[in-house]
Amino acid sequence: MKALLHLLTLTACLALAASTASANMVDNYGFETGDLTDWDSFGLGWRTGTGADAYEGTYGLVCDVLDWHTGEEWRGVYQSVPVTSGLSYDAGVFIRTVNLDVSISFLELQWLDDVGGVISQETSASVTSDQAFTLMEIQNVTAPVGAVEASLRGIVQMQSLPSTGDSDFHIFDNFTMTAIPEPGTLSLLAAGLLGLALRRRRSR
Ligand SMILES: [Ca+2]
Ligand SMILES: [Ca+2]
Repeated sequence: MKALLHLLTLTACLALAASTASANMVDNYGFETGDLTDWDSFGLGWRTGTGADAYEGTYGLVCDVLDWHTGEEWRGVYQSVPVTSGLSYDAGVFIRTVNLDVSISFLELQWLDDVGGVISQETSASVTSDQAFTLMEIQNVTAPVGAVEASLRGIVQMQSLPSTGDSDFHIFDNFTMTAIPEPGTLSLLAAGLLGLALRRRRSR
């Protein structure tokens, strides 16, 4: 009975460890506040939208690339999440694009040091033509030495000014960043479970 209790406790710990490791670290990841709470932005054109602009929930984030946006080549939204140097992470966002002619978008992840300096960065593939909501990913990247935060960023580049009335639209929803469980931690837990199971068998 005692061994069974131990086993249940250990199983619960394992489940907790697994769920903690895969928890999304991004706040207001789906813009369900209806605004840019928890996010910063640069450049023109950012707003929330509803209906077809939401991948999930009520809201999504839209960047309008309009014909009067002269000098607005780079726009972005970003949020910093704490990271541990040496640990690996997955990041993603769903991007939908409409009427693209002169602009592209992608997901970017910058590794920041303790004074906010950029150590290095990773990018997803770029969206260069119209698409329905598609998951754009940066997978299994390791926080470099000195990294204390990651700036998760949705980036739009306007490569030239749209012709009159021919706006481009980039829509983002469900940003995610998750820590990949360390193999060491998982195998330690697995070894613990195995040990307990063996002990239980022997005590029968
Ligand atoms: Ca949403
Ligand atoms: Ca266009």
